[in-house]
Amino acid sequence: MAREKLGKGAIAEALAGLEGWTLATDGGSIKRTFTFKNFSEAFAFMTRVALAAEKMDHHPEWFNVYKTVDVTLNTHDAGGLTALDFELARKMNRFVDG
Ligand code: H2B
Repeated sequence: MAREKLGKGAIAEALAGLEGWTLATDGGSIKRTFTFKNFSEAFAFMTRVALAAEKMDHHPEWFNVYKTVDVTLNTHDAGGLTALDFELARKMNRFVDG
């Protein structure tokens, strides 16, 4: 199931193919900082992510200042990382990489 908490091995495997993301020190979430050309581009990214997140019923924790968006992903329902976090992270990467 997509909302089942992943173990350390599965997390390491999923992270290996995920450009820019790091595991938080407590192992319970993944993080990436996205930097854009300006606020408009940052907000356009956030809009695209918001629509995808709604469809998935899986939502980011994020912090935006001007052209930077700091993202943290985890699944609070599961108390850690699940396949959904990695799915959303891959979508975010696709939005910035084209
Ligand atoms: N998003 C994230 N990131 N983690 C969750 O555990 C989660 C969510 N749970 N979005 C969903 C919504 C849940 O609260 C609702 C009730 O489906």
